[in-house]
Amino acid sequence: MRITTDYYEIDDLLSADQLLIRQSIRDFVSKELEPPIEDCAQAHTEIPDLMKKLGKAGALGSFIPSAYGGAGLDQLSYGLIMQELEMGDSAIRSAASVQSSLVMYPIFAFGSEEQKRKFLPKLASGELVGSFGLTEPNHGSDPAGMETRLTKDGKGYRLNGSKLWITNAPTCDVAVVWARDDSKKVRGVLVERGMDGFSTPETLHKWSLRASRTGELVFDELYISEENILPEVNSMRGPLSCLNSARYGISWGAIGAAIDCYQTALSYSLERKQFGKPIASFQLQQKKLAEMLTEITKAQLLSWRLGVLKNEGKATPQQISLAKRNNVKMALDVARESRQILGAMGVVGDYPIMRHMMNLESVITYEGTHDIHLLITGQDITGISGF
Ligand code: TGC
Ligand code: FAD
Repeated sequence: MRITTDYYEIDDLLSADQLLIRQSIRDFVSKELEPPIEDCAQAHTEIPDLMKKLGKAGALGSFIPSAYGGAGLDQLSYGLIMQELEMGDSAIRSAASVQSSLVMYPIFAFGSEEQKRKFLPKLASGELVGSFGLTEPNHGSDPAGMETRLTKDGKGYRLNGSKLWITNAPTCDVAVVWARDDSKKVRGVLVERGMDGFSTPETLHKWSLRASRTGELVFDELYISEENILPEVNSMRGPLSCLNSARYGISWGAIGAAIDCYQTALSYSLERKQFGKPIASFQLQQKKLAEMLTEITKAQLLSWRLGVLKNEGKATPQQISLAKRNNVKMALDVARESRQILGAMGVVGDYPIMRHMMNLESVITYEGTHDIHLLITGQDITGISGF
């Protein structure tokens, strides 16, 4: 029996520090987050104080310099953190992805010194919860068509419009919102809870990511002063570069979900007997398990190499798209096969598989759908846009 998922000894490619970080997040997830996760998902509610717990464990903004409250770690460490969090649940990884890559990263990359000092340390500790508003009711895959407007008003601006499907919208203290200004440039706006004309209705009845709260960001003549505008960004490159960071993390996170499903299915298949034999002894079940481990191993190598390229500042958005697309589909396929191995037991919450499977239906849609990432690769290969 081989329960390990390090089939190609990829751990040998990681530093002692990276292995230590992975172990500490693994311990944290298994002690503090796995026990409540199933009940939270069933009840469609998040783990209480999740962001503060993630902050305390060092899982937020790991690549942000320590001067701003981050840990100043490298990209492989960030990926490993995402893998361990998503082994617990995609909702946990989502919370950390949004906070780190979609809120802290743009403030760090495009914010003023005052904005960095005001928001980053509290986001790193989880004292503040952040959200990222790009998607709109009429613009999902084509965010460049955004209708949210930032119009000049005296010394400041008025923000009007809405964002939909926003992770942590109902609980966020600060939202990084993307809008077009009077000259049609894309601007990043820091919207804070309590501002007049800002509301965040929740989107209920999700069958996926049930331990994550999703909602709208609605702006009605919301007054924005200059100090809440990110000064260093004025095009779609801004929001899309945040997505690069989050999509890279998701490529690792998906491996975590797949490993949890695979290990559950392997253990179950060794224990469960039918026709007088463990179901693991049947060739059809061995085929499923062997193919799962093959695909997990390929995904691990992809993310590891991407992490190295990212550390060297060489990873392209197109390489990131390929890994996000491949690894999320891989994880969804592993979850579906694992669920079959458990038979009827696969559909109940005693095992994590169905929860991962349902979560991954969101993961394959957000941060660019499976098809959009294929078109990004297609465009890169042919030089022709298929959008
Ligand atoms: P296009 O004309 O190709 O490009 C516009 C400008 O942006 C540049 N660019 C990028 N820059 C950095 N990183 C990237 N990935 C970039 N992709 C493009 C490009 O070079 C160009 O720059 P410039 O200076 O020449 O103007 O843009 P397009 O409008 O045709 O759209 C391209 C497309 C379709 C690939 C893009 O819009 C896209 O990726 N669509 C998918 C939308 C998406 O992923 N939304 C995610 C929302 S956030 C979310 O889902 C969070 S889930 C959180 C969780 O819970 O984990
Ligand atoms: P659409 O763009 O309407 O696409 C519908 C279908 O058409 C898809 O299959 C798509 O692949 C296909 N399609 C679209 N265009 C083309 C084309 N040119 N060629 C071929 N096929 C095409 N967004 C945020 O901004 N912030 C968040 O925090 C956030 N969190 C989310 C959390 C959850 C749980 C979910 C489900 C979504 C979240 N999103 C968030 C939104 C997410 O990014 C969008 O759902 C995603 O980008 C797709 O947009 P859409 O749902 O409008 O689908």
